[in-house]
Amino acid sequence: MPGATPRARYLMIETPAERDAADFASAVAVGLTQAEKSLPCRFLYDSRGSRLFEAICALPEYYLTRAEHEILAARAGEIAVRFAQPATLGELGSGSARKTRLLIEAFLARHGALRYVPIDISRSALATSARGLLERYPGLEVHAIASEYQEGLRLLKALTPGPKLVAWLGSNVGNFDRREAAAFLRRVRAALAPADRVLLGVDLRKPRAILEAAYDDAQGVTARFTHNLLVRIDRELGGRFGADSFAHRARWREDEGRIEIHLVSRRAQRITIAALGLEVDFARGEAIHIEDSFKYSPAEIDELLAAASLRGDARWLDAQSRYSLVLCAPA
Ligand code: AVJ
Repeated sequence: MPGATPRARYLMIETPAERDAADFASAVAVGLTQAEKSLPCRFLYDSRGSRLFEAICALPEYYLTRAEHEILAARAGEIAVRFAQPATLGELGSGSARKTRLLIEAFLARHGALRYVPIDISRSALATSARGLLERYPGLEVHAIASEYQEGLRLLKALTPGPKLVAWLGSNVGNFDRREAAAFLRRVRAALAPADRVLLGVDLRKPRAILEAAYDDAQGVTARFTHNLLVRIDRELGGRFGADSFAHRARWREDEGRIEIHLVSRRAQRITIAALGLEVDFARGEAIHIEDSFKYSPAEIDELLAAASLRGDARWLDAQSRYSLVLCAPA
């Protein structure tokens, strides 16, 4: 009910997938005993990691957040106008939801009311951002879903009778390889009615120097963000990585169209991880793969949409053509 107290306009739906601790331990055990060592990037985002990511978004080198904000600021109004009746705004991986305010304000200006359904695995991030939004916008209802994307989409579809816009912003699509991205967008597509839309933020291919600086900034914030995985292993699993056994490395792979982030062993060393009963040997220069960030050309965006049975309704760029925002309809 618009205008009711913030508490009355808030609902949190949690799914049982909150077995994070055990998950982390087994992922580390698996990832560090493979021939090519790796750690899944989803574990970067504990509370310290989420704070560091917020700091990344404000870095001069990390243009993505500002470019997306610029496009949203210019286009949120025309996006909202395309919805004839009060709509639901779903958001995948909402995080702190700062950029979403532009969309929320545009929908509220258009219809006076909006239900916002953020889907995120971090219950605490959801609760914090919901509190701020509910106090600020009396016409807003928040139904937060604390779950993995898949389950969240299922709930969003089941719980939303009217038209909806599903936002997947921040170039979060870049953490998937191209096939996984298409497969995931097909799942999103399956949650859409004909009048529903998807709003996708995608970072574009660009010269190496710009990309590598964006993922290896002068202040070393991104290096701290990546290292946070080792900090977590030390703290939560009795690891002995310590502060400077590994170096952060971000490389643009033009052929693959992706930034690859690794932690590289500074010397030959054996690292103990007590809680796993594990001793891991590293050669000097041996890398742990942490994260990929895929970039798209306009043609690759077309291919992605086609593979997901989506049709681009509108595409916008920032003034420097670094980043693209795409509004898609089910094809
Ligand atoms: C959150 C996946 C969009 O790939 O740009 C930023 C993560 N990693 N700096 C990105 C990230 C290092 C980010 N995404």
